[in-house]
Amino acid sequence: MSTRRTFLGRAFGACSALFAARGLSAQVQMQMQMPMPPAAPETKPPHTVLPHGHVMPHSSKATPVVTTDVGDLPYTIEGSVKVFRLTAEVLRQKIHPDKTIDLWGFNGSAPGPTIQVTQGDHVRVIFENHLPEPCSLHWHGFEDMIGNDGMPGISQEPVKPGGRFVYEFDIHQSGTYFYHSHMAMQEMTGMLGGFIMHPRTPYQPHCDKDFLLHLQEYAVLPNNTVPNTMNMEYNWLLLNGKAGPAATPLIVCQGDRVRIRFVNLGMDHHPMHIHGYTFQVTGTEGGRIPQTAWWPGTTVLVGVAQARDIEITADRVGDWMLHCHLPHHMMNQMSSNVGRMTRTSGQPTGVDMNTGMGMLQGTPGAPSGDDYGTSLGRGMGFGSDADMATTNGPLSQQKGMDGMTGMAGMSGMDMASDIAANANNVPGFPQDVYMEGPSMAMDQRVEKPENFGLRAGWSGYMMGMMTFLRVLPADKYQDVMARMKQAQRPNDPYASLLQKIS
Ligand SMILES: [Cu+2]
Repeated sequence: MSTRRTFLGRAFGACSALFAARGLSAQVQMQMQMPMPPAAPETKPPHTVLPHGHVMPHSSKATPVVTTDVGDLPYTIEGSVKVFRLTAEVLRQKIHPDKTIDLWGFNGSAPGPTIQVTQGDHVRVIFENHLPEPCSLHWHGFEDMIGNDGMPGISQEPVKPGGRFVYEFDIHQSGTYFYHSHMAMQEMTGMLGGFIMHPRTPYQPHCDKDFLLHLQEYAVLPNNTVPNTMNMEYNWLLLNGKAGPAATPLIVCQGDRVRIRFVNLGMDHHPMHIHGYTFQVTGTEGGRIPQTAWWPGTTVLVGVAQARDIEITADRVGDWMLHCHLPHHMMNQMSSNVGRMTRTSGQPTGVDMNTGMGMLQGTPGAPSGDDYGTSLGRGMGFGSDADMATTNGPLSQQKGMDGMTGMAGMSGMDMASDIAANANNVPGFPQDVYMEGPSMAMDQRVEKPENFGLRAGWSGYMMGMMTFLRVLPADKYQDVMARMKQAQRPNDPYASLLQKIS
């Protein structure tokens, strides 16, 4: 078989040369030099036993998937069964340096940790519900028995608060799958996760890097911490539970073949775009696409409840943007009325549901009166004097700066020089000038090894559903990976790659 040779040929390219130079551990070197084992029947997969008897899932065959900012769900082996423990719970999550919100997710994370198994595995998922209401888990795309479908009230009793349910699967499919609560609003507050079924025989061509990105959106009112799951005006757009610039970039070495799996379990569709490369779409939520049917693109629309796998050969170095191309999905904290906050001296907030939502009562008069402060979707109706003849934002340079007290004292910022002298006479002004750019930079606040070496001020232009595919030359790749390893972060999503770094 050519697979192992292909892999070795690739492995001893640019990246492996530097491993050798840096003194690759004898064990890893031996693994890399060992001849291709015959395609034998599946034996127990290799695994790393962690404290408490947990086992990190990884296989010597398929490249493990990295779910940035989320990580994997560990498992134990009981007999011939891979046993995962998944707990639904309430959590707080920092989605951006300036925004921490209340979510429902799994094992401390929303999205929940990724489950990785291999075709042929027998898998048990022990699910516990620590939520204040009933729940059950649907296993999306699984061809399995109805009793494991997770449909509350249809295929099983809902799992009550404090209750548990055990799902068992014989994995015969392969591809990008996912789990989620089948209670719709629970799904919209974070109750979803990835379920990767690696094929028994790895896909060809071999991928050196394999990433999973969940595409999500939340509607969170200003000064609030709880997503409004019934609102459809989303103002926080996330990749793996983080909004740009907090989303962690995908780190690859020049020459790597890279797979990226997009999963969308939200309300909106997301046209995912990558700069600098033409990719092939190689898989969907229905599994692998035969190579003859792959299709090329630079943007792939990931519809709701869909997965799209794309692959590239990362031969051109650069910090390449990877983002949803919907303009409003490239922003943070979008809200139709927030502009007022920059030009008035304060406004009321926190009124009760009846008055604040404008449904039942309220003074003065009209329930959507300006006295009730900003909220998503308001101020859009007829006759509201909250509607401006301009887009959001201040009306002059000086007024703008006066209104943005948070920016007082920021050094090195000279927005006036960015703005034309006649700007206020230009219809449509301002558009982006106060919303992205130097004034929004927060490089230090999102500092992490994966961001090392990015252009200064980069974070001022990264918002919403945006991150980088960083294609690094071998020496810089080694440097960044060494910094990541040195950080010794618990449950590092990159753990499977860091093991290979000396
Ligand atoms: Cu989008």
